[in-house]
Amino acid sequence: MFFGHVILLLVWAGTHPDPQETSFPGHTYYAAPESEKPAGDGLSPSQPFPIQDFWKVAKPGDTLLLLDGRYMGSASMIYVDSSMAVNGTADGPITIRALNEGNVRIDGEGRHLPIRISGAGGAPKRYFVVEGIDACNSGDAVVMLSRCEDCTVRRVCAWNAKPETNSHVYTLDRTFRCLVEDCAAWGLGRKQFLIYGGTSNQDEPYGADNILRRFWCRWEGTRNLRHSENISFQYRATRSLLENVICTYDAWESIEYPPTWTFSGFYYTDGPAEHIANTRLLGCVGYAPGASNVLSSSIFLITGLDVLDVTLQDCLSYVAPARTRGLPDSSIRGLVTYARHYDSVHVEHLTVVGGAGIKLGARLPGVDPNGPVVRNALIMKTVDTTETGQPAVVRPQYVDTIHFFDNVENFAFLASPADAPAHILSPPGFGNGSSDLAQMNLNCRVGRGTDPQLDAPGRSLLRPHTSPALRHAAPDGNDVGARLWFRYVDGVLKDGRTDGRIEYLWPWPMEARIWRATLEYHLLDPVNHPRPVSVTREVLTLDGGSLPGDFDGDGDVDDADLATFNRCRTGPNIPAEDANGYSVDFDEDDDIDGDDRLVFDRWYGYTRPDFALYRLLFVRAAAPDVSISASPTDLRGASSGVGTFTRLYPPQAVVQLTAPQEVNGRAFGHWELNGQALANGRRLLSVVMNDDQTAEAVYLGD
Ligand SMILES: [Ca+2]
Ligand SMILES: [Ca+2]
Ligand SMILES: [Ca+2]
Ligand SMILES: [Ca+2]
Repeated sequence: MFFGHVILLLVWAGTHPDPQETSFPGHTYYAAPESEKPAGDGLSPSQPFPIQDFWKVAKPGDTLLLLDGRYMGSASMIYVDSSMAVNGTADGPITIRALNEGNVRIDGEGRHLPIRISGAGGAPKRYFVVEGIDACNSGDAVVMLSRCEDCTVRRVCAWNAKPETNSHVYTLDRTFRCLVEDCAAWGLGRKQFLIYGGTSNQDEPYGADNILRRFWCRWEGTRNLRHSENISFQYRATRSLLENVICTYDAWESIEYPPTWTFSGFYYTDGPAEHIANTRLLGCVGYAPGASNVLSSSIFLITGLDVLDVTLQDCLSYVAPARTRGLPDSSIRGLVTYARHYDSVHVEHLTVVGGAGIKLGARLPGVDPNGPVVRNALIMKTVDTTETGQPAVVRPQYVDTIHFFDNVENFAFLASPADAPAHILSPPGFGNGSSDLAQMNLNCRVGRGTDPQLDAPGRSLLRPHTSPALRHAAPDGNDVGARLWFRYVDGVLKDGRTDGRIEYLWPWPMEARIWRATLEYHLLDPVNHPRPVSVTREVLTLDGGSLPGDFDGDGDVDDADLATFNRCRTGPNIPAEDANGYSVDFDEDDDIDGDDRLVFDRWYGYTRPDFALYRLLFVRAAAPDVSISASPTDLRGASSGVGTFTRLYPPQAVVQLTAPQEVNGRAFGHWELNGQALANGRRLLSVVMNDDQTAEAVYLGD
């Protein structure tokens, strides 16, 4: 048995994608974990060798397929360094791939570095491809490309860098034209992803033209006492391209080190040496959850006075309200910029929800011409400013077109009308339509209000312009807010308008792999490891948003939603009588027709990965030593548990939970099911597993 979880084996068998049917120009080799004592020639699945033997024979065009299992020990790491002559070529890369995606794990056991390809100055490693592997628990970084050119890491899940050192889950160090695509990262480490070009010797090569694409990550803490980031791009790493990169954090692990440092989602700074950095963030999302123990500075942070040529386009910052533990909401800003060369900083189609809004540092006098930095922004639901003393937008004069909605304060007192954004699109009462300074200050500063068109069922923060209030609202007929429904590929939004091609970003491409790996990670330590993640559901439902097609917002896409769809479809184009009509236009071409139905059908019945196979029961008790009996046994053969534990049951199973009458002199109070207190006070709770469920036993005095 592979990971010791029967259910996961059952689930994984038959659900992994077939290995790609590619004709390899070179040889194909096979490797197996050290624990199986592989001693073959590697030329067939029945004669595998250890991974390290591959480097002695590998030639351009060769492929190493890793058989299922957990790879541990130094001979089982993917380790290539400059002492090895091996390199791929443009026509014949060297590929290391899981035979069955998701069934290969390289575990550094806190001592080894699972995936490392590193060249030397003047002798970079070239044309390696690593695909379909999980890697974890490093004594350093988990995935490191150092002095590499034209290397690719694809469909790799990685977690837990060494928390005591300045180590990151993914590190790209002085790399050129490398691609990290459809990957994920979580757990400990100072950063989840770093692109780094070196700082010290100006004659050394730096890094350029690297791409990070469709990447989800969750930072969970570090014991390295410095500021931390999810995604960091800095120090002469030039022309970096980030497309559809999503980050969040769950920093319970940092409880040992309360807020002595700051944390950012996306952090961009250049080094002291050069002014040639050039970075684009396209379709990126940072979201801060409802509870944390970390002092957060901002979701997007662009700093270092010499940063040049930065573009943020179609990016979303979301900060959950009521962070119940840790620090106030107002400590997180959606965007902070400090730049000397503001004329080369471009922020377009930004959505900021919650937190403390955006702060644009002052221009240095005489450096750049005046001109907008931020265009077509949507800023909503930002919080009370009493702690920061700053409103939703600091320096609104750097903003061209903006829609404010439901902020405590939109912007500070204006000295002159020229300090206001050029266009405010919010409805009356939000400060638009006035050039009178007194009126502007009266209306624009005060932000509270509602705009029901922005809060209708069926909406999503990822598709703000499907709200009638925002669709083509800007003076140039453009939309306001981030467009996150389609993929970006090589700098092009694949919404059909640029090159006629439509590529949807959702469901998230690594959804099932991330779900299974984060589920197993959670089950290892249900107290300290966050719950498994359905990236699609988690991100699409931010701020009460709905899954596509869930027009009534009840959490599913079913026949009731289909009826809504059909009602809209039979009207002339987008029916005026249906407030949700715009969200029915799934391909966003301004009509509702059969093409939209095809997209709706893709979402019909969507839930989360493996929902048909099992449901999760999360059990918690207020005290760590409360022993709770659970019956029957779950799919992994587990039943009762102590404190916090998680069980997997078949759909619709009926589970009986019994809490003890008294613990440490405290009497049982009641059960809470999914956050709702049950009034009957019975110690026996019967739970129907029609969905994932959370049950908590509450004792008097809690
Ligand atoms: Ca529904
Ligand atoms: Ca329904
Ligand atoms: Ca159409
Ligand atoms: Ca359409």
